Amino acid sequence: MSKIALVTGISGQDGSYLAELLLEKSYEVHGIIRRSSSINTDRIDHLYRDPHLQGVRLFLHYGDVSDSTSLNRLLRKIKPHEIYHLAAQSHVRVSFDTPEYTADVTALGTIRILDAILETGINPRFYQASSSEMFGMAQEVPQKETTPFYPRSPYACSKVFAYWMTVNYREAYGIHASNGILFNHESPRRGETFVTRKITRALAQILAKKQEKLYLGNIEAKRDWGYAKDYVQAMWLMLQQPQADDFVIATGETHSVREFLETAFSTVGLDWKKYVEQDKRYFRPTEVDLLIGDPTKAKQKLNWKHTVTFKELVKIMVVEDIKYAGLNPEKYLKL
Ligand code: NDP
Ligand code: GDR
Repeated sequence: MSKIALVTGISGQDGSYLAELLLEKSYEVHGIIRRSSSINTDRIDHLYRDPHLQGVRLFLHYGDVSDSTSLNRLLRKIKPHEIYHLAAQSHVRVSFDTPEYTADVTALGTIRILDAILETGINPRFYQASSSEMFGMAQEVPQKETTPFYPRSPYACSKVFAYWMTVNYREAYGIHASNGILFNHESPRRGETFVTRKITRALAQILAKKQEKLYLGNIEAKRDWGYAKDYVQAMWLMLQQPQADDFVIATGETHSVREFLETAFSTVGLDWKKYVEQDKRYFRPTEVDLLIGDPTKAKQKLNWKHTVTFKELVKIMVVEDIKYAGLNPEKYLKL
């Protein structure tokens, strides 16, 4: 019998890559999507087939992590062996505008699922999408599993809460619940308002002569950026371990937003300084200046390592955005 997985946040960047991975591994995959006035399943449409056809392995259900009734009902019905909890209000800047909503979805959403696990009496393995943002004003460089947290946004505070609830339910009730402390990971499917995708998308629009300027906030911030496809592998590996545990997943390299800009624009031979302007709307009341992860534990215990370098990642994103803009990348690439 094949394994059954439930993925919250399946329509997001990570959910879509994880669904692909699980389907490749012959899982039956169930995803929770929320009702929206416009269709928001673009990232998984290529995986979805008519549920009346034979051999369909991906099932989508309406639900919401702010609604316990839907979570309890779905857990009881699906009886998953593994739950990957990825759903969140995941935008750090937006969390300052919607702190209560962010806490409801990103912090309490985790309790609602953990408690539904207890309530329904099923015994799945559980993955919590924890974040390097929890390190915030970093107390140690590089950051590892034992580095103290110092969150700097409502989003990060919510993730710290969810992290500890996951540890608590593991210790209190023996649930196989693991935290993946993932550092930033990007791809052509990254949401358009996160800085990497905002840059590569704007670059393609500039080439297509549909945009003249790119407005950004703090370009001195440094992040440890990896490729999302590599990172969903780590999520799956965590749930295959005999013991639940917490793992930092990172490349071990850090680069500033400025370096991302330089690298992206130079792949098509443009000087970013001619196009980029600062806009104070994109600054945060409290910033996270430097993140760099130490993935030693993941390497030793999960045999996990990133496979895509910073330069390769930037190029993958630039090429795909040029294609989305309806242009031929071959005509523009210089590197
Ligand atoms: P995205 O923002 O791309 O996806 C978030 C997903 O959560 C979407 O499917 C979204 O649905 C869903 N969602 C949001 N609110 C609710 C809700 N109330 N009920 C049900 N579903 C909801 O995030 P990523 O894929 O990038 O990240 C996945 C997870 O990992 C998130 O928890 C994020 O905080 C965390 N994380 C991400 C990192 C990164 O660098 N990408 C690093 C570390 C942690 P919809 O499509 O309808 O908006
Ligand atoms: P982050 O990602 O906050 O690290 O959270 P984001 O891409 O939003 O910001 C990275 C850095 O770039 C600076 N920045 C800008 N950011 C955005 N979004 N837009 C801009 O115009 C801009 N200009 C400069 C930011 O100030 C910041 O320093 C992401 C999310 O995926 C979280 O869910 C996840 O937990 C963390 O990564 C790890």
